Amino acid sequence: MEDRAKVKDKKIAVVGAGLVGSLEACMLAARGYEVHLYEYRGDIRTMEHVPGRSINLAMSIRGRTGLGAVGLEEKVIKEHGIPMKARMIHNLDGTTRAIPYNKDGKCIYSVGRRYVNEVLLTRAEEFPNVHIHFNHKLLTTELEKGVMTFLDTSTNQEVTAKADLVIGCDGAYSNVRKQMMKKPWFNYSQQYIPHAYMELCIPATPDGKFAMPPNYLHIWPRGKFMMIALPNQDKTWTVTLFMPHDIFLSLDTPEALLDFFKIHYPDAIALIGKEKLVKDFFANKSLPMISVKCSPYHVGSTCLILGDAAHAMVPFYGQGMNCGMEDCVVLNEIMNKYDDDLEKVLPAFSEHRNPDAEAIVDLAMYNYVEMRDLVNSRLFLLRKKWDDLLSRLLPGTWVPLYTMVTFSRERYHLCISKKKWQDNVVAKIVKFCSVAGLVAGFLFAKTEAAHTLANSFLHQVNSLATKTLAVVDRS
Ligand code: FAD
Ligand code: EGO
Repeated sequence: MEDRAKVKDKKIAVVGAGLVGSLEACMLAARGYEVHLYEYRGDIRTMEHVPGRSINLAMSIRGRTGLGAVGLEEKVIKEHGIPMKARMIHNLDGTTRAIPYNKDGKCIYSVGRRYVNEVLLTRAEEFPNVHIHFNHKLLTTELEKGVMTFLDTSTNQEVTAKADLVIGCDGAYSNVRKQMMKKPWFNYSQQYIPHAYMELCIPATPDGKFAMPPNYLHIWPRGKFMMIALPNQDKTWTVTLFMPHDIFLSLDTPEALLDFFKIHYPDAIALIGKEKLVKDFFANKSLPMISVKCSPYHVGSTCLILGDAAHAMVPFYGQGMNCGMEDCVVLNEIMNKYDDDLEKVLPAFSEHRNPDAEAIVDLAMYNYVEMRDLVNSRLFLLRKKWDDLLSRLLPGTWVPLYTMVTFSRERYHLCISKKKWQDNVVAKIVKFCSVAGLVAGFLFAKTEAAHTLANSFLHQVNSLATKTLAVVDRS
């Protein structure tokens, strides 16, 4: 522990005080570093309205482990999280069907983005070695020197700062990553999907209750037009509508919008309310979705990116925040392993985390394609029933992919290889059964044929004998 002093002398700048940046600041502070957290926005705890996307999120074990590392898991999950124990599938005719997530009661939790972010900021502030700078927009970084320039938006002045390590947690359109892209051997790819999303709201009932059963993730699977709803603390629901960008554009009058809802989501019109639906739809913007892969996540021992900055994904697995928070946990473990020697820690983090981050980016994209191609809710239910059946027939051997990703901390890339292995086992069992069935059927058919043959032979002999006897009798 002689290294503690070394650690305490080191200054780390965390850029972006979103879900990942504010958690990472807490974790570094707990290790003893001098942490400066820079955020473009003002302090969201003092703001009436926070602009930005997605009001609530599905939190599962990976995100919870991150919160647990700074003592906030209980607070967020027990005091604030709303358990979603099953998905509730809405059919076109308005009927619903629930399919539990887990036999042993494990579930996902709906949490407010703003609440989680505020709790993390407050926790960060409790550390004397954390300094938060709001209204600081990062403009440029000299990656190898750790020199940053910010625009202080409260004074409109440029400010420079220096740190031993700069950690970019500045989201899908990361400025830090933009600087890294100028470096040789830095790989980058991005993909916009044709879909956009828009958030709508189902208000509480007049007597202040949830308008739908609360402990579910509600899903309206309609092929290209998908809709989900997650519960909020105030008994409202945040509804997210996903559809191709051009369809959003084509719904340009209240009539077109209502006709569209009558065809695809008749039950949702009453839940949202006709006037509110029209008002909110035209007051809101539909937003794009981007998927980003890059590597490595570090430059020397002076720069690192985490969260969406390193691996933005489409939201069809509910894992973006969970994965970003798990990044912090993984980094912490690697810091333990290499005794905070950043020269070793950063490359080890890139190498260890890249296969997993790229795996979940792929899985999220794969889910997007899959759900888009499930043309109706019957197919969705069928697929989930099939998963359920297999996990009952082969307990311990067959674990549905969604369960592995959502309810375990199995490395994401191993979730994919395990899934392939399982599919293989099932394919082998199916092959074995069909061959065995064929052989048994053949043998059975053979004996059966023998029986019929013998029977008909005896029958014929018998009738021939009878006939012969009759002829003999007559003569
Ligand atoms: P962000 O939350 O984007 O935070 C980045 C921060 O950096 C912001 O505060 C921003 O102001 C700041 N910043 C940006 N640029 C600068 C700059 N130049 N200077 C200073 N500061 C800067 N994930 C789940 O796990 N479960 C879900 O159910 C889920 N649902 C989602 C639904 C939708 C519609 C979307 C779009 C995403 C969803 N996600 C979900 C993903 C999740 O929102 C992200 O993965 C998560 O917010 C990433 O956190 P982050 O801190 O890396 O980035
Ligand atoms: C066949 C049927 C193959 C996000 C179903 C794959 C995602 C996928 C966006 C749900 C749950 C948290 C989510 C399930 C599948 C959040 C999620 C799922 C959506 C959309 C979402 C499930 C926010 C994929 N988890 N999930 O099994 O319930 O199944 F519907 Cl559009």
